[in-house]
Amino acid sequence: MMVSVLIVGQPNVGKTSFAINFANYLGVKKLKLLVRQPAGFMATKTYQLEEAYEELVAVEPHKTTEVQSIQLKLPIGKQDKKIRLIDSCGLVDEIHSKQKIRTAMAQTLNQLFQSQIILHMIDLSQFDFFSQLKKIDQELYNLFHQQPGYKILANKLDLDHQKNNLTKLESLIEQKLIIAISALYQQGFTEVKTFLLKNV
Ligand SMILES: Nc1nc2c(ncn2[C@@H]2O[C@H](COP(=O)(O)OP(=O)(O)O)[C@@H](O)[C@H]2O)c(=O)[nH]1
Ligand SMILES: [Mg+2]
Repeated sequence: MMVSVLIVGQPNVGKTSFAINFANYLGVKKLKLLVRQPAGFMATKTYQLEEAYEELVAVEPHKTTEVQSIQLKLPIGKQDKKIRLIDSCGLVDEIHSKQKIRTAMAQTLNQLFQSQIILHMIDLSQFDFFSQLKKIDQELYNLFHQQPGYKILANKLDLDHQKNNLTKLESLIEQKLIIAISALYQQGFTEVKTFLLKNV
């Protein structure tokens, strides 16, 4: 059976950037994405990496309104293990006003309970040193932190120059659950790969 790896988190934390750049890191040249069409059915679309980046990474939140998945191969010894990396719609605290986004969020929640591995992404640059976790992040953490396949990816490490926010985050949640990464500069990807290899 193919293992499902779900990337989840608030909008704009870097989920899609991670999915594309992690695929690149694993040597994927073309991305075949399974995209849910507005009518509800799934269709495969093939992208070159740069093309995928342009089309799918957003400056404004909620560009990714459909759950999309990428098939990846993790090298295990001489064999490859296939995984399905699922990029999800961002989850927010409030009930969103747009029906399309509410539907996408419901899809994400559904996926959460069907995925063996959950990569919960938090943006270190949005994380306020003095504050607690956002409600939705706290809830995800409470629900899943005792599962072996759960990790927090603390993203945009490149913007946390003094590492202040990372230090604060590590004081709030178990340090061993955190991998600090930069989805943009592929920092921390080796650790993510090691974690996946242990859990597939
Ligand atoms: N500096 C920095 N920016 C990032 C990083 N990852 C993503 N971004 C930027 O954050 C914005 C949102 O990224 P996107 O992948 O669309 O986020 P998503 O909504 O969670 O899928 C884009 O402008 C990205 O270029 C990172 O590691 N470092
Ligand atoms: Mg996205």
